[in-house]
Amino acid sequence: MADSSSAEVGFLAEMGGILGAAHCISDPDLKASYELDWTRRFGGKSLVVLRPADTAQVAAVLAACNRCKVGMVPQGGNTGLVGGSVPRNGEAVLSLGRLNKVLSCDADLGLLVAEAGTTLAVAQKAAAGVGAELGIDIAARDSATLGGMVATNAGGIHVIRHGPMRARLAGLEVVLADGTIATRLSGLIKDNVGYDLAQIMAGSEGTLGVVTKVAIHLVPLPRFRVTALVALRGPSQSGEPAEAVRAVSELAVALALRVRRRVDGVDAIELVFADGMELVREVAGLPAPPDPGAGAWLLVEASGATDPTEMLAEAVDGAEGVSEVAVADEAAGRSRLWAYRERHTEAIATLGVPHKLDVTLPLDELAGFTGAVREVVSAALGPEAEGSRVVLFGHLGDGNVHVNVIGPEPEDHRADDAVFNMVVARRGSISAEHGVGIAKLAFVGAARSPGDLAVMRRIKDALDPSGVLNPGVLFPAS
Ligand code: 2HG
Ligand code: ZN
Repeated sequence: MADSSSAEVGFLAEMGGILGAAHCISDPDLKASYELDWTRRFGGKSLVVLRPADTAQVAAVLAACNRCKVGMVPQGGNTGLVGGSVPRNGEAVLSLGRLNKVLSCDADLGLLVAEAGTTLAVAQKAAAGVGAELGIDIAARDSATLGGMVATNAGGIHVIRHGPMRARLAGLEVVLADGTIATRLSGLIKDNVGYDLAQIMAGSEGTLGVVTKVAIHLVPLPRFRVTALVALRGPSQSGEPAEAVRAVSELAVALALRVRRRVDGVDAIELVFADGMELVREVAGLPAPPDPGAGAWLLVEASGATDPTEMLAEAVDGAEGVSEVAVADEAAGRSRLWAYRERHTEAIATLGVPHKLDVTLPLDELAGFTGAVREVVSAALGPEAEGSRVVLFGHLGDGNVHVNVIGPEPEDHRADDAVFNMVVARRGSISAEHGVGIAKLAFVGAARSPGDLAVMRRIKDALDPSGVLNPGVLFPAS
């Protein structure tokens, strides 16, 4: 904004006029929860937190921001992990929390339409009510919102079956920087008239527009669903730690490929290691998993119109390294098995402020990566590596590893840079499913070609010429 305080006073008065004073939050105590991200690594002061009730209010707010050159950070459930949904430099926060209604949910049309601030869990419940599901699921389902999931192109546990959020997206309504409202909510699968608005917005991290409504393709609820937690013991489990992790990861990759080849309807293939398992059990008070002394566990889930249990058992039995298996085919038992995997994030948070390095590796590089990553982090941190910790887990089926480094100060990038360089060298992606935010800005140039970057820049400049939408995210602040 033009930095005179009278301009600021005028802007805030205009916001009060649009939203009502109760929904323009200026009290520092009330703003605090919007100003810090979930990890406590990223955050800053905001000018004001704005809570519109509908699309028209979002449009009026954005038009005013554009006119007054006020930077705007859109925020859904504030579950982002890369600093993209919290203020950094006195921007206004636009919270979509009040846009939280499911507008329609029709199994025959195969379509759910909801406001962008609807949580994933609420949308999932609506879908289940008509015998369907969304084909996307993430551990933060109770807080993460559909709009935020579009903005980050969220992935999660069912990507190997149904793709990430952009593949589930049937359309959206979005407000552009100048307040223009663009709508594409028909949900038709064949609808080729020009550019695909929804796909341009998916993964744009709030830099091109503010999503206000989302349409998602539904899939039928399967009749059968089975989950197996498979314990794996590597050949050199008591040897050199890096070698033990590499060896057990190799077994996990081999088993994942075998399951993919032999089992129909695989929804999820997830990986956890012994140190993460121990931490989760301790923090969450969980009972012993199958083979408590294993080096890693693969969590496999499959579903369909026929019972996949036998197929899954045949794929797992006799596979190299399998030491014990627990199986569940009803909801309570399945969530007991999922807890070992899904409670990693909260368990890690008890160790300190984590550096969350969300990366993808080609499957033929994954075991080499997991084996070597701790040594690479140690080398980057030097003597300060003492007292730091690296916890790995992830969505093995699609090569997505969550590298959590605890120890370095929030602004210390040495471990991050070392891991991202390693990922680039191994033909992976530095941003798998959490987005770039501000955490990975320095690596965007290494991850995209100059031509690719030029297209991104031109789209940004065309849709947000004043640069008010999520400034500093995805593109370095100018
Ligand atoms: C998950 O897979 C989320 O549970 C969070 O993507 C990952 O905490 C993390 O590093
Ligand atoms: Zn994840």
